[in-house]
Amino acid sequence: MKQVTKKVILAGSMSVGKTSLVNKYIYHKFSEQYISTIGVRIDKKSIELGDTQLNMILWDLAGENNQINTPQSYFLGAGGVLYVIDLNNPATFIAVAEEIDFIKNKLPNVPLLLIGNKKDLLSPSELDKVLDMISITPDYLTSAKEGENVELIFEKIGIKMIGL
Ligand SMILES: Nc1nc2c(ncn2[C@@H]2O[C@H](COP(=O)(O)OP(=O)(O)O)[C@@H](O)[C@H]2O)c(=O)[nH]1
Ligand SMILES: [Mg+2]
Repeated sequence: MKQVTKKVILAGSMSVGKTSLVNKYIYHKFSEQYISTIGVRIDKKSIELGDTQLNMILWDLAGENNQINTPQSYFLGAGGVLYVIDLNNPATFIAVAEEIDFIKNKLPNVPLLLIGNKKDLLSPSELDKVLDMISITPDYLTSAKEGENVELIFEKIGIKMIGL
């Protein structure tokens, strides 16, 4: 089996659920408690996609991941980006187009998925309204709490990274 290793970075504002998505994916755990990650947390997950074993190195940066204070090393060598917004907090998606442009500039030709998280907190009609407010349609909607689409988003970015 072919082995491929790729760095995946979690991006997006503070408290959108980046750490929760990684925790749910890797440890099948969810916590209501907010523990702001200190520095960068790096987790590894290997999955099989077709005839490839993909080793994903997941980088999860703490704090306000905006353009100014994200260290260059965070982007360096990234093979994929999951940009996470909180569907319940407009402040996390008000500038999403600009944020994504900035990342795409830094990482040309690197696949990026826009993830709308905390779907569990919205009714279907509220969700429709929120989706109308977001300038770019999210690729996937997730709930780190309920586990909805959590595995899926890591698989989808994996598929894009290995060019399947
Ligand atoms: N209801 C709900 N709460 C979530 C979800 N994802 C994260 N949270 C909560 O949101 C807060 C921030 O999550 P965290 O993963 O630390 O955000 P980060 O700063 O982006 O890493 C925590 O209190 C989590 O329990 C979700 O999908 N649904
Ligand atoms: Mg975090």
